Amino acid sequence: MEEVILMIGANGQIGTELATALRVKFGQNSVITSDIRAPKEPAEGEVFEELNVLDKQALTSLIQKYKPTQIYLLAAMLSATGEQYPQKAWDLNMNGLLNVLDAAIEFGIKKIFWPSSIAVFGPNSPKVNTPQYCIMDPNTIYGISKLAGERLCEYYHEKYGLDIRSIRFPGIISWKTEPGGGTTDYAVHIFFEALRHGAYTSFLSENTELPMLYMEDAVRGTIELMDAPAEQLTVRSSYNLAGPSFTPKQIAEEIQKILPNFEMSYSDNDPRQVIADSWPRSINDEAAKRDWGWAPKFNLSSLVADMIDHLKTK
Ligand code: AKB
Repeated sequence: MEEVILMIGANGQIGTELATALRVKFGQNSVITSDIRAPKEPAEGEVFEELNVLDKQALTSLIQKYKPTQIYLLAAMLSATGEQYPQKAWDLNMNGLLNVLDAAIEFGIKKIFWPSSIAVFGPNSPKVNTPQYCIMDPNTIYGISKLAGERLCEYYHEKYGLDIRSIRFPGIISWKTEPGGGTTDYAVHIFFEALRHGAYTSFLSENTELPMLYMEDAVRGTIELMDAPAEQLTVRSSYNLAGPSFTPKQIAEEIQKILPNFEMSYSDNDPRQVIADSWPRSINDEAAKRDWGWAPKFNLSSLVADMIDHLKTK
């Protein structure tokens, strides 16, 4: 059976690159991208529809029009913006997911992808090598909505047999589209500023270690999870996934190996520091390795080299 993909929230950091990879895999016309607004630079020949995922009627019409076999729901408000607009974050992150889950049952959608986040962990979760199952007490609205979303995913899988798959993404580093509204965004901004101005002021302190992942790995991991045989998947909430963990100081030192004049400084009292301090420093992803063969390709030095290479030509 031919797959038809509907991606919701496709203009963001992950959607932009995941949509390209899915178009390569399934064909240009088999991937319908949607977002609340049209992209600034719509790519030629791509099928795009404006959609607010909170508008259930509009979602239904789109599903009836294109008859997708898979839905990728990427529309969400991230951790830092969520703290500024908690009600809006809850509404988008929860009701957007519920609308998609209900529509998936009504229209018999075969597979759903929905990203969760390391934000589901909280101040009392183990900080190092954080396991798949442990104390989860997120204290950001984003983390609370992602944890509730994970429970919904598992519930819909068990109760209705919905094949929904999910990854707890760490901070994602990429050069094509900048992230917006996250706590891990510094690790992307640093590259743009290093090349534009030769200097960057990190809003996180120098020794704040956080789990990260290079976009190429994130996209490949998502596609591998979606391709894995359903019976191999033992986690129906969301899989821990690990790439390299590092601090602002460590990434700055790695950039200085390629751009020796790059200067790094640190700001005090940024509200994102409190969020970062509540998150894991590193992640245990044994379940993903065991169930679907997950393995990251990029470490800190290879991702820094690749980012700088691409941004220089960009
Ligand atoms: C954020 O910082 O909010 C996101 C995330 C880790 O989910 N990048």
